[in-house]
Amino acid sequence: MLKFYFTPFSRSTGVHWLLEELGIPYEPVVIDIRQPGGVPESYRAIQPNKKVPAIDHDGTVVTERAAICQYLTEVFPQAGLAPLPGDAKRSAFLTWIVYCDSVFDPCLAAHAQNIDYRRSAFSFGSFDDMMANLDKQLARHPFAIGDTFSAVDTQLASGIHFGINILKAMPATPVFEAYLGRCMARPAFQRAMEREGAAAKDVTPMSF
Ligand SMILES: N[C@@H](CCC(=O)N[C@@H](CS)C(=O)NCC(=O)O)C(=O)O
Repeated sequence: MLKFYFTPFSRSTGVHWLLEELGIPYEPVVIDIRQPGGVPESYRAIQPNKKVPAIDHDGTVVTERAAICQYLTEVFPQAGLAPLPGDAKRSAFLTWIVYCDSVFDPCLAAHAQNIDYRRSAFSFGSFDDMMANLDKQLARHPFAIGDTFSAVDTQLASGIHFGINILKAMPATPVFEAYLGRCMARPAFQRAMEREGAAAKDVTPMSF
């Protein structure tokens, strides 16, 4: 059995969505990261930085969203959510799955916090460069790596949705709105949202 450690409406949402897309059985385990005393120390045995998400697949623990996405799409290839090694689209998949966490997420977080920094001093560069890259890619293709929905879209669309609608730190451009419309209409996203909504009643609410 696969255990999925998550917090509703957090950075674990994309992996939640991916698990629903894969259609595999899994046991959701809610971690209340926003509780007053902080994340319980016991959780460090699963995730060394006490962050969500994490998975435990029959004793194999995987942390970090990009790694979890690569692991799951390789172990469950029948869902067709990633081009596998040997496929010409593999390079785009790897580039974008890593970009989501190493460029998109920190650029957005720094922008949302109004942090002023020199773009060349940080590996993720500037918010404007990141936004221009996203806009170019999503205007050109219906999905992150081309014509087909992939695991990258579970990460990118959930992040863009969070950036626009929760953080309110990204503009809701027509390109982003159309992309979110294509991705979020998927039944797997709806199922993940339903579970997150139900689980949210039992955890400390989000605050900014
Ligand atoms: N590098 C991690 C980061 C995940 C992350 O930032 N998770 C946040 C959720 S929004 C978290 O668990 N925060 C709890 C905390 O820092 O106490 C990944 O990509 O999986």
